[in-house]
Amino acid sequence: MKLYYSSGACSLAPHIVAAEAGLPLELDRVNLTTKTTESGCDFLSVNPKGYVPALLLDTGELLTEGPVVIEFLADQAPASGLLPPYGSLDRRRVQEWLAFVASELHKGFGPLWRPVSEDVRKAALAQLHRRFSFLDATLEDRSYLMGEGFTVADAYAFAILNWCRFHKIDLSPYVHLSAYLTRIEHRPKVRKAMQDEGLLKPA
Ligand SMILES: N[C@@H](CCC(=O)N[C@@H](CS)C(=O)NCC(=O)O)C(=O)O
Repeated sequence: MKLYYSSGACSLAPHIVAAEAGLPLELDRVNLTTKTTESGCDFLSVNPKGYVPALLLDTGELLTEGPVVIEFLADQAPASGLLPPYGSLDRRRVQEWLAFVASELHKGFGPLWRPVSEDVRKAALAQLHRRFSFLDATLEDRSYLMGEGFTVADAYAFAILNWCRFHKIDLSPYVHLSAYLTRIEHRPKVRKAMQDEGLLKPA
């Protein structure tokens, strides 16, 4: 399988999931401005949507949309515990988290990446802070979103919340959320994925 990714983008989530699941993954870095890849291909001819992540399967088919891609990857390694069994309520709970991360966090950061008015930026930040407060309260009694086990929802949340560094958003008042992010960053497979993307210096 080949993952089309951009360093530090939401595609870090499937990268982490593949690493945690022990799945071999070829990487091809996408320049999102020129829509070309490191291997020299026209990314729009690979994925007409023009965005990452995109996963090229061994069958030659392409799978897109981050939450679907990470569920697909985790389902290749059921023993990894990254996803509860299909059909269970816990599976729905993970999907509930994935939908929350996608719509409330991932897209919540959208205005911060674009040139927008100060009012729009402030409103986006205020909304994000409400979501951070909710996460902080949730994480008071558990290590990860689903409890004590790391799941795909944590990989996705981590990839997105990592953007707080780029935007200089101080998460230190959210003590449980900050501890959660540190906990995830210390996972060896997460560090390896971040190093592969140039986000952390190699050990
Ligand atoms: N709906 C897509 C959104 C993916 C997305 O927002 N990707 C960003 C990086 S985090 C991107 O590639 N943006 C470049 C573009 O849209 O041209 C998903 O969930 O996978």
